[in-house]
Amino acid sequence: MVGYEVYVRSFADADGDGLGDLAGARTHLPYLADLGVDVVWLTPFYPSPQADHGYDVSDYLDVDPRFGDLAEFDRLLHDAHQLGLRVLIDLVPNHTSDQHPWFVDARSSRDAAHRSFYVWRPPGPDGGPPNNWVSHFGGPAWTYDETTGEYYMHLFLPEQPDLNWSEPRVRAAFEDILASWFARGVDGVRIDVAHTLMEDPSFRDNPELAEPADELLAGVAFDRFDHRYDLDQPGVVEIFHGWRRLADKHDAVLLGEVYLLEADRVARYVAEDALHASFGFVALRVGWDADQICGRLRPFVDSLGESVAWPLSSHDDSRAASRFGGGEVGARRALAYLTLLCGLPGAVFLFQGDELGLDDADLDAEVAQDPVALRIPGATGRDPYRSPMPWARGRHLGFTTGEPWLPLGHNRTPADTVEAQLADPDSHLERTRRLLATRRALPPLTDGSPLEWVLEDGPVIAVERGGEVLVCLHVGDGQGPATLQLPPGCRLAYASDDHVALVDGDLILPEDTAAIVELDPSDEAAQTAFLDEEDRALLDDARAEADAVDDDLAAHDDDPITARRVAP
Ligand code: ISL
Repeated sequence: MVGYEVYVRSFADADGDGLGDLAGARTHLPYLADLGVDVVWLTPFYPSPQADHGYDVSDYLDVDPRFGDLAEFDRLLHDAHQLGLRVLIDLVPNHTSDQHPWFVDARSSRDAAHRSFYVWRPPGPDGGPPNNWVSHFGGPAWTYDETTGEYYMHLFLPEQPDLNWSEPRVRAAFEDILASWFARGVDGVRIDVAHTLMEDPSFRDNPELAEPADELLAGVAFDRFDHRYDLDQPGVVEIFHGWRRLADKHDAVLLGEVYLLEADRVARYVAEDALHASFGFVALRVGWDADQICGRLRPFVDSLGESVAWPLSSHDDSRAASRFGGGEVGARRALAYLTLLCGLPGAVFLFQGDELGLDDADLDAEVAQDPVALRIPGATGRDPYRSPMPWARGRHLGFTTGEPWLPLGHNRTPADTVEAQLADPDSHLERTRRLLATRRALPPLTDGSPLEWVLEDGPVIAVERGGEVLVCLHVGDGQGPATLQLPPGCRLAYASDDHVALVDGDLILPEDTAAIVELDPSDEAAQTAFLDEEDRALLDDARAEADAVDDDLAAHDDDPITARRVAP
């Protein structure tokens, strides 16, 4: 499937209050269906004080009046289904808002009915926080509660207290929440920080690392620790057993935001009695470098197969076009990279605006809205990824008739808009649409066909699917176009750039471009041209075995018992 993340507050504003809303999103569903999207993920629209822009939920079963109401949600869902789109909502089970009635009650006294819904600890020996855990958003993961004389835990803002998933009533409450949305007709949930629900019961200190865990996040306090005791704890996966039974009953999907970069750790969450799939966030953590792209993506392909969702960008991470260099080059690379992702097993997820080739918005520091920017000294925060969608020429590029909650960015121009790009067959938007259509038209790209890494040493990466389709990406080495000799009868099915060409069996691939090639289905030699000797021998054996079975069947044609051909 092709997914599309709608960051609701920045997608489209129907009522002119400067915030995107469900009615605005509904208006643009036909646009998404035309683009080739299968699944729309809506970021949180629940009632919320908006301390973390909706990821601080104060009522899991309603819609914040700023975004609409339940009737508007039902209309959106209905229209989406009419268009053949499925809708995922964003479930935030790790924490609630501090304004959620559960927490309001929990902090009222030590023996409040909901006290055990949250994680409370007495102060440490020095009267400070109980341990050295830090919040993702800076500062300790603990806040002292004056009224009851204990600390509560929060992996994110103090306004986002962590729920205590050892409490059976929390589990029961979330099963009810899920059942209610599934009964309403939603097609699944994206599960916010699915791997962080439990904590080590002894609340030990996390070891400090000599080097930050991820060079791309160097400087972020959170990454200076080995999160051995606060994330990815035993027992989290079991929580999803009940969720999976519920989801299966409603034919709905559980997609985890398991933000871990090691494939085997992520794979533990994906099982027949747990999540259907997880995002593969490594896809956002590669530079424009063949070794990184193959080296980091391949373990996810190997351990998750079809059960991975590759994000091209997200509301939490720099946009692909910016990560790969910005400007025209960045946009060209982002499309080429998306082409490779389309060649891998699993789903691909665009973040709104990726189809336009947008890079991060250029915003003045004074307009900052993200708590990360406002609370971590020196941090730019996530606003540049979250600026409103440019729809059409004119004021605020068609996002709102009012004043947008966040400016679109100094670098946004009328040429970036959906309106302008729809009118230009060479636009990023039209190329993206052709890419998604090509992916849909070539079954080996989506039917679970086996994958072969044909070239992985760079600068060209090539993967072959089912012996029928070849997807190639040239990340560039300063040497100009690469030429790949292909077997006879190949057809160029998609090119991310006009300078890609297939001439007399030579695929000419300029730097920063990608192509999808269909191998001649009538030419057996072409289909196996990329197999190494060992694989070709295996294939020959399998074919010989299949022929033997056929002969055997033919010999028993008149037998009363029906023999079955067994695919080797
Ligand atoms: O762990 C990370 C990087 O190593 C973080 O990116 C983290 O997993 C991520 O920020 C979690 O994101 C989700 O939960 C947050 C919310 O602010 C984000 O917008 C949401 O996507 C808290 O709910």
